[in-house]
Amino acid sequence: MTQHNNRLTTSWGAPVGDNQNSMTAGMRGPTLIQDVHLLEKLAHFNRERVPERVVHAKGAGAHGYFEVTNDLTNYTKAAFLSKVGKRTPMFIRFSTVAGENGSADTVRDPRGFAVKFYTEEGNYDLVGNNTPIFFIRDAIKFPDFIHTQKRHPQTHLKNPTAVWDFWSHSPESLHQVTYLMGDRGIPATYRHMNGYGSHTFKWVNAHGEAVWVKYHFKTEQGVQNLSEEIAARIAGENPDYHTEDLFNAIENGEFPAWTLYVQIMPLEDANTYRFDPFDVTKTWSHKDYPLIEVGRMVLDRNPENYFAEVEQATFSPGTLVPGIDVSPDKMLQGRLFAYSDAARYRVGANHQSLPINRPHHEVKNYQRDGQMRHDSNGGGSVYYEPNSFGGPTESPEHKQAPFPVYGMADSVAYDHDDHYTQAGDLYRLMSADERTRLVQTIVNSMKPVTSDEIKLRQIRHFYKADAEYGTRIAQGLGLPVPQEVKSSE
Ligand code: HDE
Repeated sequence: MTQHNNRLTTSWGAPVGDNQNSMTAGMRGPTLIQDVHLLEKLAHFNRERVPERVVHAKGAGAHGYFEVTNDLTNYTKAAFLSKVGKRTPMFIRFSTVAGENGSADTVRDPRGFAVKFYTEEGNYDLVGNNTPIFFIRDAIKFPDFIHTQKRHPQTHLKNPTAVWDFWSHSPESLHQVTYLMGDRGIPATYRHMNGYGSHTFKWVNAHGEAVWVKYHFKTEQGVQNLSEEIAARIAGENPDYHTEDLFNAIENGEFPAWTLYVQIMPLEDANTYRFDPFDVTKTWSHKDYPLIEVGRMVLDRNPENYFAEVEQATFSPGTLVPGIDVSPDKMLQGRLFAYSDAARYRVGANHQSLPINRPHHEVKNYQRDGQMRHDSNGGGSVYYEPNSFGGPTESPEHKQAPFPVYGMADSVAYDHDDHYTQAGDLYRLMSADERTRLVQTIVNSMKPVTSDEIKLRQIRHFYKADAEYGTRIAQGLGLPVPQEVKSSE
């Protein structure tokens, strides 16, 4: 018998006799059902795809580390932030939002910026975007919003009428729409954009004292963007441009890096700040709350296997560690449900035990069984609590920091209605050239909208943010600025 040390096997480990010719009855067939290797191979192939993420389907990932550069233990007891110089392994997945898994990278769209820190006290996911704000501020609006970003149920085409109809009825979107339609709406690569936690989070220190925080990852590569024209050309020539760029940069040893900063707001300021600091359509003034450096994230290793590490990666804003809690931001609260639910549907009930998702230290709890339980499932160890058999016990010092709540249970809007100041400020911050590009991009995007009523409703919003902004868009669309907005000045 010849020695064979690189043997092809079936999925049950038996040697495969022939992987090129299926077994037939005679030279011409038919094919025999007893070729079980063929049956298994075809059946497994049919199941190669898991459902793609309903949003953020197209993405690219990389491994790296986070290194603390500033002592912020006054503000948080998070173990991975406990010491200057401390390094924590991490994984990041960048993505576009609206397109399908095979869609072009260089579209105008926010980019996902989902970071998983494998800390010694459990995984911490910071599931942000490359924009500091969002289109809506209540989770209940998210499925409708995303419907407008996706395809029309009849034509299966993208539908600008739905997009602008929704936005014009949801003026809280104006700030993010201005951001998205501006130069930063198409990053040059994943390496040349910032990342933001967007929501307000809570940090708690070892004494149980809390502050509110917002996260900012600033790219060390510099912010660079693509023009409409170049982006459109690349989308045709190389739809995977950003995916390729990230992989090649890391392969060539050009490790991209970001510096992480936080803004810190004392807890009580939230009651008196000039707007609701939990409203994700607003940024906090950097004058009021300056950026404080935390550390540096470096990406230095490509995934070995895209499916295992990028497609099966699951993130949730609820994946938190001691020292980091959530805020009452209604979007964040909704996301605390949505992500793990999506992960269980897409990857399975035991998604957290896959190599890319599991913590780097032992997980001990009383959860058992479920589809695709592929570890030892706790063996024979005690499987309920309380117990008399030395099972794992809780750490009372890591209970969530208590906080007061008050008020009537009700479905209510945020209690302030200024959708316009920050959107206008962003417009006024832009250079003359960028404003011209912004107006052109919006006009091009709104032209196909089939209803003048929608266009006029949206023009009113632009005008309220800045009279020049609204007037130029109206002109570009060949429509008047509605009289009543002008006279309400
Ligand atoms: Fe997401 N979002 N989202 N989102 N999101 C998902 O999670 C959702 C929001 C973001 O690389 C989904 O596993 C709701 C804000 C990123 O795997 C889903 C709401 C921000 C990623 C989901 C939001 C994000 C997602 C799709 C409103 C930036 C990709 C499948 C309350 C701060 C993560 C999945 C990755 C993915 C829901 C709003 C960022 C459906 C309900 C705001 C980076 O669960």
